[in-house]
Amino acid sequence: MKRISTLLIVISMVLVFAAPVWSTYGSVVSGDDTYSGAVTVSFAESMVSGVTVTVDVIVSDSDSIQAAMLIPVYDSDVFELLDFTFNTPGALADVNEVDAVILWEAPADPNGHIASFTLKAKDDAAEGAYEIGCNINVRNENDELYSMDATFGRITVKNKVFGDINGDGKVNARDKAALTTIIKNGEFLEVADLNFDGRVNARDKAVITAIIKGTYKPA
Ligand SMILES: [Ca+2]
Ligand SMILES: [Ca+2]
Repeated sequence: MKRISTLLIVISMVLVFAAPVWSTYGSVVSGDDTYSGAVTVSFAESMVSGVTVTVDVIVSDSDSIQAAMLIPVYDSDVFELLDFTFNTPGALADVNEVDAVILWEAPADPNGHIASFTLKAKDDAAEGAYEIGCNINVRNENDELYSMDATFGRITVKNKVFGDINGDGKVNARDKAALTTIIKNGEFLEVADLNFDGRVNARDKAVITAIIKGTYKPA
């Protein structure tokens, strides 16, 4: 009987979390604001379009909680959410396209590295600096709802550079070395096919040599 009642509680909480009110939920709606917590995404890095980056969600100074809804924040014109993973032992977790829910059967300490998500900068992403973050709405053991304070990070997106095979935004001897390895291994990588003939070979090496020397002329 005890098992059934636990199950019922879990199911009813899932239903509450699935209610649309959560998607528009703002800050504290009940309680005395005694509860607190902060979520941080600290990130300051450059990436090139087409490349992925994994962002860690860190919770600090939080009281124990029963459930949390994590809403990753990013510009969907620029980024695509590829993956969302939890680092929360003993919790039930569910992810859909817009948010992610974590549910504990008993009040739990959520502090620490609670989740990670992976973003891909779209191939046609506009260059610029973009805020990324994660909002967390919480239900505590007294059934009170509140939002954690959120600190966002920042990613600078740069366009792909022709000849930048290792994706660091520059074209230099390292890319030539990367190309040599690709040829040696008999691999095909689109980014390394610099004359667009569907193969990666010595002709592409001639192109990258010319780019580095500054003598490259597009055909
Ligand atoms: Ca490079
Ligand atoms: Ca080629």
